[in-house]
Amino acid sequence: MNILKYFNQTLMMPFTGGLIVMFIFAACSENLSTSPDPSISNNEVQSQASLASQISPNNVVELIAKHEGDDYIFELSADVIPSGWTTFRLINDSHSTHFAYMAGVPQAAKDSAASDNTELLDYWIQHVTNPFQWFMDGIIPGKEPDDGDAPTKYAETLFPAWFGDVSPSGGPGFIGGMSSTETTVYLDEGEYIVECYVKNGEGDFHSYLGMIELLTVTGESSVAEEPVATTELNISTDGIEFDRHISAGEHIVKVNFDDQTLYDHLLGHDVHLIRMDTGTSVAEVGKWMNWMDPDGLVSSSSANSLGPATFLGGVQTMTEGSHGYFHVELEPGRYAWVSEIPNPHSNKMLEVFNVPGGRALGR
Ligand SMILES: [Cu+2]
Repeated sequence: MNILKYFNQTLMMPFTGGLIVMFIFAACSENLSTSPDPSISNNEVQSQASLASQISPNNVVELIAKHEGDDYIFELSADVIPSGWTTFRLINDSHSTHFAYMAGVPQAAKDSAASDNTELLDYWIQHVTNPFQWFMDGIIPGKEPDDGDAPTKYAETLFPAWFGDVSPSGGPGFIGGMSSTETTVYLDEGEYIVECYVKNGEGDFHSYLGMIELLTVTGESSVAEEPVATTELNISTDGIEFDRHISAGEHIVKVNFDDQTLYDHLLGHDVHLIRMDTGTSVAEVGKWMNWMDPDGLVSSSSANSLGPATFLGGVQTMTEGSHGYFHVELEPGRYAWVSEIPNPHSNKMLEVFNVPGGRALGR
């Protein structure tokens, strides 16, 4: 089921002054990851004919997350890539937690941007990022919205009708400060928004502060092969199912999205791995996973609030029936799989497990 359409059709939220807001969110897609390979080139415009030869055989895109003053940014090693299995290596060059969610842009959005004579990324920011920030500003006690004209602009709908057709396409999960992670997904030809909507200490989404880019996937096919998993994890509305006897060592985790739905925070489920360091509280983690909570999804080095846990990556929301791959090296210790949904522990989506000492077979 297209959960965006479901959301579009079913969820209407009353707002102040009789404002009726249609709130939609995208939630799924195809993700997979492969082995490390640094060579996807640069941001230069490349002709479609020569693209494949300039990108590494494993079709790896590096995303560097960093802060520059008050701005949060992504630097992409390539912004035009061939279609197929694509590994995103998210390098967090900051002390805050970040992720990189891929949202497939529907044709209607491209058409509207063109008729507005507006660049697609700018059009998205105007019609999705800014309304979300305005909505968030209204939730945070005492916060003055940046955009005071928003209630007039959003008088009929908060988001455009095409938002229900956005295709959630996975991407790297939450990764803690000064660390990196890899996730592989299958991307079809199209335009994709790459964004992080973790919040800073003032409740501003990182995407609103600049951590949002456009990725073009061409019709040319990559030669990258689908990764070979060492273990599998299934996520559905019944919870997260996985091998509790996973061994230490390098792993490629195949994450299967058996179904998908919209939760109270208007998003679907995804999967992230956290290290249960001493003092990590399951209750605090659970509360943090809801972006609608004023303190949820806040990670800010300046506010001395980096979040309740050390995140190691994962697979962002994907559509029912799709799958992605998450690469991780597990050291012996205590971990948890968690989904970015409200109250994940009560939905069997905050599952603690232990990795015993020793190495994975064959390693
Ligand atoms: Cu971020």
